[in-house]
Amino acid sequence: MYSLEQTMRWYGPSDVVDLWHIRQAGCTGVVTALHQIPVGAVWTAEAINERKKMIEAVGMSWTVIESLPVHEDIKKRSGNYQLYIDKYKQSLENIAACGLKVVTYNFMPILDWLRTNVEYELPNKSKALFFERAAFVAFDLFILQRPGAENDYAKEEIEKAKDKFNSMTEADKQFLKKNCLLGLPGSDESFTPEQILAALDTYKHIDTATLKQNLFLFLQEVVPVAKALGLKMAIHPDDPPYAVLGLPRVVSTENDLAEIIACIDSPANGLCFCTGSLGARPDNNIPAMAERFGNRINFLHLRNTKRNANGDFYEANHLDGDTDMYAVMKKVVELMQKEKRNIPMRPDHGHQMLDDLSKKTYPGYSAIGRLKGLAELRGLEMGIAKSFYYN
Ligand code: DNO
Repeated sequence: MYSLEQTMRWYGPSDVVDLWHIRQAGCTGVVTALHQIPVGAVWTAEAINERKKMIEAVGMSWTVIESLPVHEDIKKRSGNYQLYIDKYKQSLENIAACGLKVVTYNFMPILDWLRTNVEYELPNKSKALFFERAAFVAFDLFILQRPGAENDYAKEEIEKAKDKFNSMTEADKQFLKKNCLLGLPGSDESFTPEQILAALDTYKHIDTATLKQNLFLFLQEVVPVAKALGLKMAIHPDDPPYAVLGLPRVVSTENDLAEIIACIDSPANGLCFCTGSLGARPDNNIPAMAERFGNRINFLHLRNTKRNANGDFYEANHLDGDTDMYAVMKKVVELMQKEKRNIPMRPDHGHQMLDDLSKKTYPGYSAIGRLKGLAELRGLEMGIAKSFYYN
């Protein structure tokens, strides 16, 4: 019987959710990265092994790297991109030499995921991550004041954003600004508006086709190396899965995933199938995509979102929301039996609740909400596996 390898993300020794908490949640593995190493620098075998030993000392394994980040020069194919590709390959060699197997990365320009409110209060007073379209447009137009932003939105949307902005207090505006400018995962630093505007300027001439081409050129160099080393790459989708701040996005739709997979036909060229990120788009049918791309799912993020007609979405309970998690899980259980492999999975994000409400954790990564999500998903998996595969 093949089953999901249950893991949780750990942000490293400074994470208030420690390794014992993760083990107590029932995980056998950990997903982490060497966040202290600047983007683009080589991960040495020494640094990787040091982290690996910490995890093994608690009786778990380092199941997946999330992420080995891709330098902006590679995404833009400018500046020192070739040097950074060579360094990336070197890191992959060191990762393989340390016995690790799965490497997650993304190809989102400048920003990783983006929300307008990371403390959105639900009716039961727990907190969730929220993306409110009108607030985001207001941030873009009136706080960031991105040149040309008004050309990216319909008149109606601009009106809604104006109304939203005018209804906000000064404190609300500061809060929105702070949320939209949060730095990369695993970092306590935020971007400044000036930094974002300067970075956006460097993408002025990069459209979707160019970014996609740059991703494919990167994959053509990196995937053969990963394959020879016995590593599996797992690209994470864009979050949210559409253009933001005028930046191109190339990992958002079913067609994007199909093109990425077709670009190099190798199990080393795979997906981090994130049901939460992909599920924020109504035209992504998640169970159908899990079926279509199953043999390339090298890592699973299970999470759910609830959308509305305005283009807003919040992160719902793992089994609620717009994605039919039962249907997804059923596909995954079938896939694992068919391909005779266990797939690593983590409950992505979780509500801030109970004792965690008074703790400072990375947004989405408090312990108890993720533990709740994991427990529900684990039960769902077992129920499906028992009813379809055991007698
Ligand atoms: C958010 C995460 C992403 C993900 C990266 C992968 O919580 O799922 O930040 O780690 O995009 O490179």
